[in-house]
Amino acid sequence: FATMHKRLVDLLPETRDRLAKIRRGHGNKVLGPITVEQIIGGMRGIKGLLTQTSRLDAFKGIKFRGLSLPECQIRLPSVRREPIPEAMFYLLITGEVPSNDEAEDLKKDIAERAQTFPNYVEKIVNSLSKDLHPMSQLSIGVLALQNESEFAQAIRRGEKRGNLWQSALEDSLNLISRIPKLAAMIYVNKYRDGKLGEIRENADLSENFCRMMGYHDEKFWELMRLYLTIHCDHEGGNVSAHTTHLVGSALSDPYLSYSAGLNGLAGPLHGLANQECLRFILGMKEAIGESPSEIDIEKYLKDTLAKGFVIPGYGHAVLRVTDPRFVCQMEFAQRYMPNDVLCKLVASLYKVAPRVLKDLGKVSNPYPNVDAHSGALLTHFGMTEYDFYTVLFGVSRAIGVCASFVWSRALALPIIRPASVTMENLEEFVRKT
Ligand code: AMX
Repeated sequence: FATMHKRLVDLLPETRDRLAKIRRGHGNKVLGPITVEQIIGGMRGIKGLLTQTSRLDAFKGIKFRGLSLPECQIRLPSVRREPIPEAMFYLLITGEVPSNDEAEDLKKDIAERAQTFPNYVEKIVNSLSKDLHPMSQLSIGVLALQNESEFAQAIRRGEKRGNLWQSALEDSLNLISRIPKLAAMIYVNKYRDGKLGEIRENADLSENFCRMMGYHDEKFWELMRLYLTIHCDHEGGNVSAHTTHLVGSALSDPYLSYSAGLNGLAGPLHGLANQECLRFILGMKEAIGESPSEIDIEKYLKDTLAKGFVIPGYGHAVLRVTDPRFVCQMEFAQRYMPNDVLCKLVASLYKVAPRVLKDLGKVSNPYPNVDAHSGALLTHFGMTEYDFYTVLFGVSRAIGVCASFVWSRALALPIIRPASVTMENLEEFVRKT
């Protein structure tokens, strides 16, 4: 990773200087008000975090270092049509599109690190009950890797704050290279015969991840590249990124921080929606058949809502349009599997659900999010074990939150400690205004 490391060293003084200038010259300026509704309503829209790696626009979707998803697909070094995950990490860390050589250099480094998976972690993961949810297993595995943390050692030996980014980067590269094996172990232990597939020295992270899980179809490797690209980062306020950042601000190392982030990702309103969507589509197919009419779908949705359930895969806390991450999965389906029954059901649902949700009158965004499509695509290639899907999300999200972690330490961001108010405080405020 010598080239990426060198680039980062070059970028550091200038980036630190930019931030120092903003802080010195404009620290007292007001960026926006905070309403009572925002305090009660999950801090929606409050700009309170500094995240370098990506920015989410409510109408245009995610931009990774200024590049939209389709731009990343075109510009980042790729295998077949989709970017390799290593190139995405390079982009998120440096803000620059890597050349093929630069991406290759990082790919080699990550592949080498993947070979040095600690034995004791293997033992811990292999000893876990198969009944334990794969996300709990993943979080335990990442936590167990913490024994390897160079960041924790640097803290113990009293390393200067300004130098901590170096060990943060080491830990991040180790975590990103090892988490696919961890996830693959969980997969083969829970759903297969416990034996990991062979990996190739020259393959990218996606291909080797799929090989370890026993998938040998190049189109599946390509789908995994797409999956790992679109789930890697979604600016700083989502639960998994925010949690990782919060825990990291206490100078907990990347393993401790990301294990916490994964626990947030495992929540049904966040990453777990991934598995719920496929369950929903399968339930719908069971109830109203493979090619239902729009009227049948509408009735099914209304019944679901009347029972008090949400429509998984629809809605978003920030987005106010169809998620571009949904769109590129739909394009993948149209390109490779235009006749797939589940993908067609996803497309039919997309025609009806926004209207039904709009009619409720309370849903801020009635359009599909990233989770609405992935299950149908994975099922097409034989990955039907939907309670594993959020683990794939977890493998991907490590790329974004680790890049942010490195920058948070490089910029020596302080411990996060917002203030809270009591209901009495709010009542007093309301009385006075
Ligand atoms: N189906 C039914 N009702 C929905 C809905 C949906 N898909 N999306 C929102 N609503 C409801 C909310 O439950 C809320 O109802 P309430 O006032 O009675 O509690 C109301 O609409 C207003 O909510 P909102 O402002 O539109 O959404 P939010 O910002 O509070 O929450 C989200 C966003 C994603 C949690 C919500 O849309 C949801 O529950 N969606 C379904 C689950 C899902 O797909 N999660 C994945 C999100 C992406 C990810 O992180 N992976």
